[in-house]
Amino acid sequence: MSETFIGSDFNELQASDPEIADVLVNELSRLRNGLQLIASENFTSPSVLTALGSTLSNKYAEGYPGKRYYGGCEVVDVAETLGIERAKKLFDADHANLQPHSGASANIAVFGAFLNPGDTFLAMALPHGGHLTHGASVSYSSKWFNPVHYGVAEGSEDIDYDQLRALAREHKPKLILAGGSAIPRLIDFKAIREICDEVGAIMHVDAAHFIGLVAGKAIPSPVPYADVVSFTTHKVLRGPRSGMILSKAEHAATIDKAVFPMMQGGPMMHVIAAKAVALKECMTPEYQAYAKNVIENAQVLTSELVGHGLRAVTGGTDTHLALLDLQGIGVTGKEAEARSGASGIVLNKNSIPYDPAPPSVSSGIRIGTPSVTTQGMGTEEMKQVASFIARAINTDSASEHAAVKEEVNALVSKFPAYPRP
Ligand code: DSN
Repeated sequence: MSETFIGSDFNELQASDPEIADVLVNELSRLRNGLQLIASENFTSPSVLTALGSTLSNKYAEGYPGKRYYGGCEVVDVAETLGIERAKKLFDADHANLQPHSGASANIAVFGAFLNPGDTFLAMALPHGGHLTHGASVSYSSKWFNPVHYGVAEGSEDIDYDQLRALAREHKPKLILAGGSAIPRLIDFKAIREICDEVGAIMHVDAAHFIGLVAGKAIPSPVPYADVVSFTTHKVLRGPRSGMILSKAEHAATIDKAVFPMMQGGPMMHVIAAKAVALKECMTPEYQAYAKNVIENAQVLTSELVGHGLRAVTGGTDTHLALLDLQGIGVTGKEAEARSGASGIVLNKNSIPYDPAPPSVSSGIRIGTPSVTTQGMGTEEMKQVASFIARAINTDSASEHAAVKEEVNALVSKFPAYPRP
């Protein structure tokens, strides 16, 4: 243990537990050696990783800054207070709760705050781009509550606001939820606010996917419209794997009580400190430029893939992600994911709206540019990436996959993730 020890000491881990030390090394090597195009992942900064690997992990701090159920919280209180203040400033929000352990935990707290068992809420259907926690049949959110789902219009493949309004009028939901995990287009928050006001519903935006673009002022914010905004902190936002909730002042106490003690126990103070670090990073000009580059890269990658014969759901993207329909080239999402993987390209199969294939096969892939943009790649590299994907998914040939992988590695070696000092 050196004088500067604050938590992480890789040499000590290597000596005491070489098997797990190898896992850490191998994962870093995996990140450095392929193209990471999972839309919900990113490469968080070494400073965020330092906070995560710190002794703050040891502290029990049930409660909130200044009102804890344990002694010795005066130091961790500083981290949580800084994080809350930074979140309020960055998002211009009345209130911020940094304690949710994940996006799913944040959502269960929002439901706990506003719904009773059996209450009706309205949300985007999972096969149209929603999320498991938005009332999917396998989730607590459908077992304990009564979800009604809206979707996208068949022609535009964008949210069907007429259907949303009609369902809201018919079912009078207590809460209307906007957001999801495969929505390439901007959401009309004003329209949803008007529908909520008309039927007296709480407006909840699950901004997990796009909140980092909001933080970077690259797309409009839901905060002025929504009663409550929940999100994960590890996607475009580039923080630790965790969750957060913003709300209007009038809901602050309800949200705080729903997170703790209703849904969670002790907060993870090392993760809260890491969230505070990420929020400070988001305020820099570098991050603001990054957020815009993420979108530009996604748009170029998408239009290049369209040039290679794939079809972009909704015709393109306004955000960090795109959904590509593969039916025109006669390849399934499952095949495309496996073939890309064999070529050093990590992406995921994804259902497209009105998908004739089951989710385990699916007719599409989802791509995202948060990680490659963090690596410093730009639009020229996106053209190369599109051609790699097209070559990979159009063949079953192992030798062609190996050839693409070699070119992928040549590209990423120029833009290393976590560059060595
Ligand atoms: N699993 C996340 C995603 O990939 O979008 C959402 O929870």
